[in-house]
This record gives sequence, C-alpha cells and structure tokens, in this order.
Amino acid sequence: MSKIITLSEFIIDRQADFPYASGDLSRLLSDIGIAAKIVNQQVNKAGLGDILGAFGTTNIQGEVQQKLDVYADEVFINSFRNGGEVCGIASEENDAYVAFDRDLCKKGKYVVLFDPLDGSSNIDVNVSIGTIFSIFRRTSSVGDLANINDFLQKGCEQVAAGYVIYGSSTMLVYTTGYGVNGFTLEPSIGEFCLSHPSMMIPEDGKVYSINEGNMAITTPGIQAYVAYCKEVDKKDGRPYSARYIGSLVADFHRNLIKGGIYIYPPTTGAPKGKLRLLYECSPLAFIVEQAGGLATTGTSSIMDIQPKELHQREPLLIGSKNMVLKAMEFIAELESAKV
Ligand code: P6P
Repeated sequence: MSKIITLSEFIIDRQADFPYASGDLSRLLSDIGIAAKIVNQQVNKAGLGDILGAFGTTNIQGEVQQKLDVYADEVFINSFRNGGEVCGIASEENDAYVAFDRDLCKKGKYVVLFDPLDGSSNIDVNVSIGTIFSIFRRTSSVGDLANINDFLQKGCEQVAAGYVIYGSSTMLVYTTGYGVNGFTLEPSIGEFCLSHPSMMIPEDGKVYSINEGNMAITTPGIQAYVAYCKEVDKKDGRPYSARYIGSLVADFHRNLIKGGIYIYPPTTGAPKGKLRLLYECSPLAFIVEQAGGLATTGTSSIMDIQPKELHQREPLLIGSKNMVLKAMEFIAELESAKV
C-alpha cells in the first residue's frame, strides 16, 4: 500500500516552497482543515439534528440563512480567531468584514475571505455543498486592526485559495500558487489524505454547466455559446452534456477533474450575475488557472479585477481553457458592438 500523505504532512513538506516561510501559512491551512472536519460532521448528519432548515435570518444578499451555513460560518470564524495567523475575515454570512481585536490576532499576517457553505439551499435535499476560501497577505501594518483595503485585493494577489466539497466523500482542494492538490477525508482516521496530486483540468471538455432557465434573460454571446454546446456537428458528432447541480463547488469540482465549463452569466435582473467576486469567483479562478484552466467575466480575467466592494458580484465563466476561449469568442463577436 502506498504511503498515506496527510494534509498536515503535505503542508509541512511544501513549506519549503516558501524560503522565508515562518510556518504561519502552514498553520492557517491546517486550521482550515480542522474546521472543515468539524463542519463535515454536522453536514453529514444535517438530516438528524435540528440543524436543518432556515435560521430565520437573511444575509446581505437577502438570501435566507440556513442553520448549517450560520453554524459553518461560526466554526471557521472561531478557528481563525483562535489560530492567531489571521487579523480579519470577510464572509458571505456577514455584512461587514470582521477585524479581530485580540492582540494575538492583530499580529496576524493574513486575512481570509470565505463562503462558509456555498449551495446551502441544497442542504435539505442532500445535494453536495461546499466551503470556498481565499487568503491574502494583509496590506495594513502588523499590530493594527485589519481595514477594508486588506480585503479589497485583486485575485492575482492571493497567497492561497481552496474549497471543501461535502459530497459522496469530503475533499479539500487548494493551491498556494505551486499547483493544485486534492485531499480526501478518510473518516476512519479523521485525516485529509492526498488523493489527487498536481490536479490539471483538461484543456477541452464536453460538459457545460449553466442554469438554462436564464437563457431568455442573458446576453447574446452566452445564448450563442449555449446553442453551440448543443450542436451535433462537433468532432465526435455529439452535443456537449448539460450538467448543473446548482452547487458551484460541486459543478466546479466535476469540471476540474473531467473537463467542462461553468457559467453564471449576466441577466437582465442581475447584470453582474449572482456570484460574489472575492469569496467565490476569485479563489476558484486561482485554482483553475493553477490547474491550466481559465476564469473570466466573459471579457476580462477574474484575477485582474480590482474589487471595489466586499460583496460585489461578477459574471463567471470558468473551466477548461479551450471551452472558455470559445465562449469568449461568441461574446466578443456578438457583444463588443454593444460598447
Ligand atoms: P441559480 C448557490 O446559491 C450558488 O451560489 C451556486 O453555488 C450555484 O451554482 C448557483 O448559486 C445557483 O444559482 O440561480 O442557478 O439557482
């Protein structure tokens, strides 16, 4: 049996990638792994406890907060507050960022932005859901309270990004800019074990993920690309397959492994789409680019956008390089004239 490499062992081994590493990022990544295991326990028994259902509050997006995503938010926030590496956080479940005012935390070098439980509307129907996280080095002075500029950083400034998918198995996938590695939780030992080393997304794919209910209200370029996906006159004489789970992390993870494109486009009601730049689009863009894929708004790279607001939304086309490029061709051809 080949040697099991746990997440903790892998993080320490890879710390050598950072010649000046003090171990803070390693400890932070390990803390995320522990928090994910705690959340996973509740996700796996959500049907049994009273943790199902709505919490009766709404987040800044006006979305009804599920009990489990409020719980997950608290687990990750407590983990970051207790770890000491993080001076502040921002999450989908909190209107404003949180600057930790403990002296230990004010010395923290990093900020974390995260969606504690993406796809939470699927919790009650037992569909895979996920946590997405993005880590930046703070821009404010160590020792001070974190400020908004620590969070409003371009995706290309991320030091690490990743996601946890709570599915048929629970996996943690992350990058620190040196490739993408996937770890599967082995419940019998309670450890994330390296199962998908050096993940690369196929340059081509045959799966497209989009909510086709939006077709009549999205843009001509997206409409034309989706029509192209359905055409049969491709090399193998078959249309692409439509796969849309309604859980970004699940659709992204499948496409990362098998190839494919996920699109959340602009619509007449939501000209910037639905997904949030800082804790959904940007971390997944870092991962997909490290895996050889692309992530764009349709006209510009997700990683180059200078955020102006914590919860700002952006359209997202992400996945296999040649599929994203093809979609961009349709958008350039049919929408540039609109400028
Ligand atoms: P729609 C879940 O709320 C989410 O943010 C993503 O996980 C998912 O891909 C998308 O929204 C689904 O949105 O409008 O298609 O139901």
